[in-house]
Amino acid sequence: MSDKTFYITTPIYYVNGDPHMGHVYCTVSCDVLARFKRLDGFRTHFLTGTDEHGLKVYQSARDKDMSPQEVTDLHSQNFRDLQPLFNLSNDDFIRTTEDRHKKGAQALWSKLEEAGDIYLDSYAGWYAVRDEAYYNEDELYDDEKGVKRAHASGAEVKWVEEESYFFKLSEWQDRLLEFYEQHPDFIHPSSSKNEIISFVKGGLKDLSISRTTFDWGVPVPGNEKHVMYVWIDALANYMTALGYPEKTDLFNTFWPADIHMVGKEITRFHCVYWPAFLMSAGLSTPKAVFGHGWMTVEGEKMSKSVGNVITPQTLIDRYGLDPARFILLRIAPFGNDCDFSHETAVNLINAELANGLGNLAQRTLSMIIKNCDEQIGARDNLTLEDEALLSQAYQMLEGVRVEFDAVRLHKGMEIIWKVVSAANGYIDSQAPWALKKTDIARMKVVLSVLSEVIRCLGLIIQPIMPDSGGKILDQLKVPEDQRSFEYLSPNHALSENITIDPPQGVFPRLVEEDAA
Ligand code: ME8
Repeated sequence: MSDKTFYITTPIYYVNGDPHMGHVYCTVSCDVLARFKRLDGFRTHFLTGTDEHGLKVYQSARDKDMSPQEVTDLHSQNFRDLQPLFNLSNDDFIRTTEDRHKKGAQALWSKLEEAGDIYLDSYAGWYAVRDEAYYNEDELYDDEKGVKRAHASGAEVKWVEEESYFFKLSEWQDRLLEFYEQHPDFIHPSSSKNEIISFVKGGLKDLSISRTTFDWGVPVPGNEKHVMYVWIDALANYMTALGYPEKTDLFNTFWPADIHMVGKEITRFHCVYWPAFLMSAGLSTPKAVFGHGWMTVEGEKMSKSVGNVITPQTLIDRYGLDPARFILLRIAPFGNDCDFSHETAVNLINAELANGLGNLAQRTLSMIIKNCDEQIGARDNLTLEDEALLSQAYQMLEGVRVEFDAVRLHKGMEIIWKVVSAANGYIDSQAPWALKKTDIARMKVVLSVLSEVIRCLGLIIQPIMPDSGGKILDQLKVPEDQRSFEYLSPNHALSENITIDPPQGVFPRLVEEDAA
């Protein structure tokens, strides 16, 4: 068993509504990274789940005339159903209403209390249910109707006054600043990092961490009149899913997490509150938090509360599973905001999948079927062009690894599609269809070089498009146990004289009206 480990998490999603493309965007990006690491020899744990307590979920149940438990059961299942729909490889799915979670969240609370970081007082201030967040007066504005809203999100805030436990966040300012200094890779991207550091430098107020006006939450240990503030409950999921407070094998192996992938609107919770809670409890802090941008539709953030959602099923119906996974990551530089356009999606899928990789595999393999007795030929007397293309294919892994480690998924994909373009350029310049008439031996070498490059491409696209990568490797008769990245090297090149299967189109072209 490998001693290299990798633990990646998505945010746990609120169950006040059904999943949409924004949630899938985040979860698929984590799935790609998790699959990449598994194929790259890491023992990997990938966690997702649902955030089921708090006022927002409670109110949404009330609005639907359902009990909170009914509403959470229903919507949590809809998030869980994304696993088969998007071919997600998560190892676990946590619900914060599970006993294993509640027990762990309470244990974390007790640790903070033992550390002397919790006290009882009363809270008077502004609260946005949509964000489940407290805001200071200077973070608010009045809209045209005089409704008070938070600048950060536009969510409406209401005045709240109640008895509450507080976490002594104000005492953590210097230690947090020191922590960011000592862990320069903790916050990504750098724009979020600057924002977080200046927020902390601006001074921290103690944080209200319990509520008494509703009971849909984890009871505070020792004072069940209070339920925990939904964020302290929710953040604990990253550890409770590993068995915390028990120091299970899973916990010892995977904590601290390598990456918490989150939307940029919740980096503050993950980069300020979470490390403060963990340091207070004497636990290690995650290695990195990556705050990705928002998918917008016609310029507005897609959200259940705003009501402009594209459903996950629509994406699959329009594009098919693997092209849908591909387009989520390809449509914009990963991490940036992006406005999803159906027309751009169709054009990219046709250019890079159907005409790019699909056509490369189809052209090469059908020529082998027709002209080489279905057999991969020898790769001898290689020319400089042959060598250059092969070495670009073998070197691709190192480049993609660097980019994926830095969560620059789009850059990693660029490296892969450079090889696709180079291979399509090579096929055009070598013109094996012309060699068929003049130099059959050379034609066989060209097609064999191309097949080997296609094998490398089939291997490396597996994290992004697992089924399509698998189909390409099936056609080349690559055994199932030779599909990890250690095989992406000349030492494991396709054997000569293997007989391949007739190619089947891996990426169908989307017809013009799909772009309408
Ligand atoms: O914030 N574009 O849950 P949530 C891109 N429960 N990503 C989007 C998106 C969009 N339009 N909309 C949502 C919560 N997301 C808390 C998290 S974690 C301990 C608790 C993604 O249901 C994005 O990753 O509001 C965002 O951070 C996440 O869904 C939040 O989902």
